[in-house]
Amino acid sequence: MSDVTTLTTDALHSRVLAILSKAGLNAMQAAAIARVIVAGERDACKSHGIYRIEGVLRAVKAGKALPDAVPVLEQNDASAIVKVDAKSGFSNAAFELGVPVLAERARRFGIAALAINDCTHFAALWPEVEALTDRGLAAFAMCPSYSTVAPAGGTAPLLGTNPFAFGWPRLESPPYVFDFATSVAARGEIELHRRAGKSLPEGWAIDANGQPTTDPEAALAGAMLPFGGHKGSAIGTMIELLAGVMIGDFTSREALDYLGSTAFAPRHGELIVAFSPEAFSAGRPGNPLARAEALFEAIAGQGARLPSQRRFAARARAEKDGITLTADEIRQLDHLLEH
Ligand code: NDP
Ligand code: PYC
Repeated sequence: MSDVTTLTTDALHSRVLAILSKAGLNAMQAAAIARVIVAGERDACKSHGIYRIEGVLRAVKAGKALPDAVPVLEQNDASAIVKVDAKSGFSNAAFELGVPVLAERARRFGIAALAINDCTHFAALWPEVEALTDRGLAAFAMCPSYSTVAPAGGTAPLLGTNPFAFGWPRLESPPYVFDFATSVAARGEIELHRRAGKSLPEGWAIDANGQPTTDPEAALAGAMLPFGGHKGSAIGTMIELLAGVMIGDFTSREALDYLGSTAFAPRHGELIVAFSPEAFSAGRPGNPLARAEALFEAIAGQGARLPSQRRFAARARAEKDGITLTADEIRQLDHLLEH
């Protein structure tokens, strides 16, 4: 008997939607969350796939996220700063509300930013930058998290795993996209190692005494490390400043103080900046998208792979053959629907 099941993306979307709807999420919250969770499984990004459903349900059950929130777009047609108040719901529905307006402003002004406030945020950021590259724009997205990462040279959690994503639209190929935690690995990876009973690679974390550890339990009780030492630490700090302090929302430390635990998906704000390559290069020689192709070809010409290549290959496989889940994962989905 096979211990895996293959589902179409639509079938998995229906199952995730049913779980979220049963837990009381309204249609816009549930649909937007189901889209990113299924996209995570489709693109083989397990750390932000169905495993995240439990964190969403815990946040709702504990009253940390409002399941029936309706995000509100601030009306200010003349500004390049677009603001969406998530009204204590999840970031995903707030992003879907704001992104068409962000794209329109980026085309009109050449650059525009979307600030989302008061949201619970558990998701990967690449679906968001891809929503902008799909519209012919380049984009950054970033957000704090909650304190789980020690600053370089420090000994205790302070920064979040603070993800940072970038996307650039391409002429004939899927976009150039990278998306990473500013810690050595996403916290989701540590949790998945713990569940699988596996040791962590060296250099990911320190224990509660500030000593290096490869034990996931000790790492979760201690602190994760920033990627690239002082460089990742500085980028993580920049994200706290721009996507926390500057937009008037929680830093990772404030998010943890508010939640009191890392058992819930974190609550804070998010900043997305969109650029029109045509507007920036107007009057200068060459088409920016064509010039970018020469750069990508030179990278690939050295045998290096582009970021997201693995993900796009997984997406193509899933779209052709479906998404494969283990028997344990199917049991988890059934359990979440029943309880
Ligand atoms: P990874 O280290 O797995 O990957 C980071 C990026 O590098 C990806 O774009 C990946 O592309 C690319 N990449 C990996 N290996 C190579 C290579 N050899 N050559 C070129 N590119 C490569 O990501 P993380 O574990 O740091 O983060 C995973 C996810 O977690 C992200 O989507 C992030 O948004 C999310 N996250 C969300 C948080 C939140 O608070 N919401 C907090 C922290 C993380 P590919 O995918 O194709 O391998
Ligand atoms: O994987 O570090 C992580 C994470 C934190 C919040 C959402 N994802």
